[in-house]
Amino acid sequence: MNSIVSVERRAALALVTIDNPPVNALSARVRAGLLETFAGLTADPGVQGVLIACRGRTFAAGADISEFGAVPPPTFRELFATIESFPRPVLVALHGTALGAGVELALACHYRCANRDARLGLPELTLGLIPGAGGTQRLPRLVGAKAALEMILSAAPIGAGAALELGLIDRVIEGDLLPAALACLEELVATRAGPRPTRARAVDARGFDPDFVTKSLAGAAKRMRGQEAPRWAADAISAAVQLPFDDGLRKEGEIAHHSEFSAESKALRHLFFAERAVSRVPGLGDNVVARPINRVGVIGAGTMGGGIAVAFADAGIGVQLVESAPELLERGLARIRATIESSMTRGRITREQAQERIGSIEGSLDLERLASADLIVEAVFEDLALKKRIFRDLGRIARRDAVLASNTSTLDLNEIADESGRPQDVVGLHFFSPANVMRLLEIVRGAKTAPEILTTAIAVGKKLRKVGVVVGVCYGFAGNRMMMEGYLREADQLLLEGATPEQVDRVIESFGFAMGPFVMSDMAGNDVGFKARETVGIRAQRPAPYHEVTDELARLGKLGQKSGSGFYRYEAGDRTPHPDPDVTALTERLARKFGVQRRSAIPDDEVALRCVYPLINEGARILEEGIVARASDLDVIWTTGYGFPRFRGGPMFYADATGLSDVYAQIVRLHSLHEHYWEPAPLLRRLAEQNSSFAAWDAVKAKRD
Ligand code: T1G
Ligand code: NAD
Repeated sequence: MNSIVSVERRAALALVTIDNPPVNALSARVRAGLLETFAGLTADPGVQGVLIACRGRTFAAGADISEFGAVPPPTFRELFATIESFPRPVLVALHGTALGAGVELALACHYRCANRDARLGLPELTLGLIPGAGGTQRLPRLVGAKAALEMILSAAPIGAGAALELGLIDRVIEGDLLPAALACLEELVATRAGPRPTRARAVDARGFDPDFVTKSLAGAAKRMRGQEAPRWAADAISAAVQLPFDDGLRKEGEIAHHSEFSAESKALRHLFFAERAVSRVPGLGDNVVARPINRVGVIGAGTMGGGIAVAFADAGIGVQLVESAPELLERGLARIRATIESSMTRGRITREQAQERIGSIEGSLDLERLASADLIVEAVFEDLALKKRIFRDLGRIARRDAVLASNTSTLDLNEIADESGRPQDVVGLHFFSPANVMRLLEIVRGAKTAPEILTTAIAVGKKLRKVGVVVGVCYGFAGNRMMMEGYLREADQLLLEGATPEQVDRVIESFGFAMGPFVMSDMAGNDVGFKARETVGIRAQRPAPYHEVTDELARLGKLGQKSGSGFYRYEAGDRTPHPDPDVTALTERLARKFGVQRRSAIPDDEVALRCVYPLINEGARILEEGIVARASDLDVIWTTGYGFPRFRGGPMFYADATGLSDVYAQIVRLHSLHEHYWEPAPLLRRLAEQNSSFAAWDAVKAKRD
């Protein structure tokens, strides 16, 4: 027994309670406390049954992820074997989100009950791990090998009702959990039900054949691009089918150990904590209270305005949408209806929910209708003069305590804010397209943004279930700056030097991105970047060549999918990219114009390095300028907003894993070959020379902040 594991006798029953906030992670201390407790209970013949439960908002949400890499004793295996072999019935009572080792603890108990709202899941694959505490051996014995693989590969929690149907739990409790669970245990004792070790059950392997496994892994590969963990999990479950329990458990242990020390899991564990760290903003006190946001105004019902309106409606917040002309408003509302209805068609929401959400978005042509809004998000054309005019009006129209936000992706937020006459109330809310789907939200902190406004923006991000990363004001903020100054600029340069869009996209997709830069640019529209560069006049500030191919395609109206050709050619009504010889001719012409030496072949390795390393170099500059608080923030931005492969942890984590000295040496080499754009970032040079890492830099800074 220790302070986080307690035992209480209730007549012949023992109630063992875990209390390890915030999510009752089964840390070493919890494991030690449970082992000690069960040793005592085993020696006490008066105890006829044991109930395990957790205090707080949830049953155990898994192992303590921070322990991986050096998990202290006692082991889960020892603990769960002790519980499973307990000579009297052991019942577990589940509530909240029982996840990972929390579910595996339940599997080691003899009986399982849960309250109606409980959810049970094995999300280990999202961390590059497998359920390595007996889950791959005990779960198939309860639900069958097929259902076990499906549950583990989905990595998503299921409800108590579904768990009962599967045979994962024995009873769903309506109402107050603990008294009902104690009554269940009393009944088990009274009916002499006795212990029921899961290990003793046989595995139902019907349908668990190679074809099923292959199909299941193919499905998982789409959701977990580049990850090997799904295969590892399937191998462990196959062991449960083929081997006796203890041999299977040993096999699971080997696979689990391998997964724990895999590069994939280190990267995904990094992202787990990185995504939770983003809301800790240096200099922003915990005592700052967010303003309530119950009514939102959105200006502009185009690509972004429409998606933003749906995002708020999905979060249960009513929207007043303002457009500039009736037909544009109608077009915007029609697209919103179609988006919401397609969620209904896909079964994500019910018909009632769809109607409610559509009904919660009202359209208008009158900016004055926003006078009562708590928050107003502007998403009109990327035109500084237009945005300034709108913020001038909002400064007058909006309530004194309203939050004013712009969705600008490249313009100077401080200039826009000053125009409102109340820059302290202005913040950037930079959504990513489609705004109702993409998890990333860059929260742009203006020079005069008040702490309360920033805190409110962070709370809005959470309410929308976004990952809100606070960034400072500069051209392209963090994500777009790394994309335009690094990734896309160099990809464009590679075309001038002789690479083809197909080669670059193939290399980047095999690196792990869901989509290569040129297929992506054709999808988003080659005019978006071109217009942004024209609007800001950035070209005059950058040595040529600088996005020459992209901008020439835009000037020629080759905008991508929407115009039938761009970096690729498209058949009418078909999004399949086809190589376009005109693009090769165009790159040859531009190469001659800018005196770029072309090569007949550029090695794939060089292509990958020259697209990824500029992200690291520009990222280091962004860090040093304080545009973001942590290197891990850039990893979150690029994995949630730009499709950087999660199993690589993001560009900065990838750099650390590669070794900053090697990364720096490559950048110095490329700098010697390329006059512009490859100057090593001072921070990168320093860390490389100190044989240090971005993670170490973050840790030092976190202590200082
Ligand atoms: N270990 C350590 N810390 C954890 C944790 C965990 N399992 N889960 C949450 N935290 C911390 C988190 O970092 C944050 O800290 C705080 O708790 C609140 O979390 C052997 C291999 C449960 C659904 O993958 O999915 O078991 O930032 O902000 O949004 O087979 O947390 O406040 O300092 O996310 O309400 C499997 C992980 C582990 C579940 C709650 N389990 N957790 O969400 O709060 S591997 C998981 C979650 C395993 C075994 C295997 C969510 C949540 P801080 P939060 P939330
Ligand atoms: P869009 O052209 O699709 O939509 C802009 C809408 O604003 C149009 O419907 C237009 O009619 C409307 N509008 C113009 N003036 C108006 C006014 N005075 N009052 C009300 N409505 C008006 O553009 P978009 O792609 O949705 O971009 C909008 C903003 O979001 C821009 O600042 C852009 O940089 C930014 N952004 C775009 C993306 C993207 O991928 N498209 C991503 C992030 C941010």
